[in-house]
Amino acid sequence: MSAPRQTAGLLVEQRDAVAWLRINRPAKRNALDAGIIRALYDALNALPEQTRAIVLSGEGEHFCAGLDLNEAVEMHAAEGLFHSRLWQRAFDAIENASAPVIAVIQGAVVGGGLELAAAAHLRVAESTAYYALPEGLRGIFTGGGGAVRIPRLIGLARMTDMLLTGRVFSAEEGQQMALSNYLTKAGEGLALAFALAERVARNAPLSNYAVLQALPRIARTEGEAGYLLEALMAAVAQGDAEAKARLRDFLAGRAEKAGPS
Ligand code: 1HE
Repeated sequence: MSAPRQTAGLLVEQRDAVAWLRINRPAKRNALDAGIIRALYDALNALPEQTRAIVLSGEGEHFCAGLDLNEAVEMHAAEGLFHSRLWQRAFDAIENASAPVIAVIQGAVVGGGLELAAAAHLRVAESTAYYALPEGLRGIFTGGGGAVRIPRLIGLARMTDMLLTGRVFSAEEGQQMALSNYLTKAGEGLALAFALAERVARNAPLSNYAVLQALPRIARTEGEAGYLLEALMAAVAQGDAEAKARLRDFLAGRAEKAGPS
């Protein structure tokens, strides 16, 4: 356990194998300024070796109201380009983190807030969550990789609708369309996320590596190459000493079973 450290509106705390990143700007609905984006990137690149899972959350009633609109008011085109690339690097650091990232989302999950949630590997939504892409209303566009990630989650047609009409989806609708993996009552998201983090942290690190690094690439591979990539990843994972020990444990009746508990 470590005491929380705060940099530019981001709290970072280590709880044994689980790192907890908290956006801490509730008075501004956790709107993301460049300082928070840089702090996120830095935190993800400085996680202690023992980290096996990461919980990402936002303090207060709202997960995140997206881009701090104060920053967009004065930016010219070239600044906008570099600003978007900065966001993309930070959110790529989430997608490519050394351990699975579990986001807890409540209240507003809008604009860049939805882009941020979409970069996580699992999303736990509380019943208060709602989803919107108000970029059209504001005269701007996504800039944190959302145009790539959100269609993969909900399909291009739904994202087009959200951007064009400002449509707001409820927590239940989000759950049905796979914006969230889990839906909980208000106030129960963090407890579930930490329970999932502990579960995920018990997997063999190489299996989690395969899920995070190989699976998304295999799933996007056209043609036959995906099968070969899968076989290569499978061979590397099963050849590891950790896999051998776990397989022997199961065969000796010492391992957890796969059925409902
Ligand atoms: C903000 C922001 C923000 C709140 N930038 N300051 N995002 C948006 O277009 C969403 C804008 N926000 C909202 O629509 C609402 O704030 C909420 C629906 C999220 C919440 O409403 P509410 O009534 O709880 O809060 P509020 O009174 O609107 O806001 C509280 C304060 O937070 C207020 O400041 P105050 O000084 O008057 O107290 C707001 O101005 C401030 N605030 N949201 C700056 N986003 C890389 S590209 C990404 C593109 C995008 O993200 S576009 C979507 C931007």
